[in-house]
Amino acid sequence: MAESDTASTAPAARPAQIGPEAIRQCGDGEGSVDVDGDGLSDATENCLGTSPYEADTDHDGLSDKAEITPLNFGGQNWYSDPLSADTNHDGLPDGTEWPTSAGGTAASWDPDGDGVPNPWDADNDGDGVADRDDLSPFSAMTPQASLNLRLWSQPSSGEYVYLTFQVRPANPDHLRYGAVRLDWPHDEDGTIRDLEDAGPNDDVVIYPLLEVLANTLPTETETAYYQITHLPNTDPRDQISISLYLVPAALAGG
Ligand SMILES: [Ca+2]
Ligand SMILES: [Ca+2]
Ligand SMILES: [Ca+2]
Ligand SMILES: [Ca+2]
Repeated sequence: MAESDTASTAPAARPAQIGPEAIRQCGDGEGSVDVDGDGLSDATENCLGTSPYEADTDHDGLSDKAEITPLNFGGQNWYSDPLSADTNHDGLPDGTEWPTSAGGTAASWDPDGDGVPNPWDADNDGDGVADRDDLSPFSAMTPQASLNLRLWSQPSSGEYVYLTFQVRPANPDHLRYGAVRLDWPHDEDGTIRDLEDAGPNDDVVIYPLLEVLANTLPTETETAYYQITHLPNTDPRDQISISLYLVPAALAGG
C-alpha cells in the first residue's frame, strides 16, 4: 500500500492526530519493508510518526498496528493513539484498559455498559469515581450498610497487614462539609465556645470517620499515631473510629 518502503523515507506532512484522516493519508500499513514486524510498513510509520524500529512505540503493551486499527464498538469507530500510552489521559495505560481478548489486561471493553470502551471512558465502571482516583476502576459496588474484611491467612506475631480501600457515601453530597473549615457563631455558653470571632470559617473542621468493629484493639502507640478513637459499645468486639482521608474527585459530583 505504501509507495516507498525504506525506513529513511521522510514524511511529506505528518498528520496532527492519528485517526481516520491520518490512516487515509498514510495507509494502514501493508508494505514489503517492515523492520519491526508490527504489521505497519516503514513508510506508513514514518508518515504516522510511529517508530519503524519499535513494534510498540509508546510502550503501552499494544502494537502500533493494533492501535491504528479502528475499534468498531457501539456503532462507531474508536481510534487509539499509538504515540500516547494513555489515549484518554485518565491515568490508566491503554494496555490496562484494553481487554484480554484484544491483547490487554481488562476483563471487557465496557464494564459499565455506557457504550464508551475503557480506553476512551474516564470512569470505566460508571460509579462516579474517575479512573485516576478509583482503586477498583473496573468494578462498582452497590451501597452497603457495612462491609466485612477477613484475612485468609493470619500474619505472624508482630507482623502488620496494611489494607488500602476506599469508602464513599451512597449520596456524595453528604461529604460536602468534609475537611472544610467552618465558622462557629459567637457563643459564650455552649460546649463549643467562640469568644473571639476572629474571622470567618476559622473555627471548626469536620473529618469523616469510619466505625470499625475489630477483634484486636490497637496499641496505645498505634491509637495515637493513627488517630484512632476507642468507642464504648456492647459488642464483644472492640469498636473504634478511624479518620478517613478525602480523595479530591476528578469528576463533577464524584
Ligand atoms: Ca513496522
Ligand atoms: Ca502501543
Ligand atoms: Ca487511559
Ligand atoms: Ca469508577
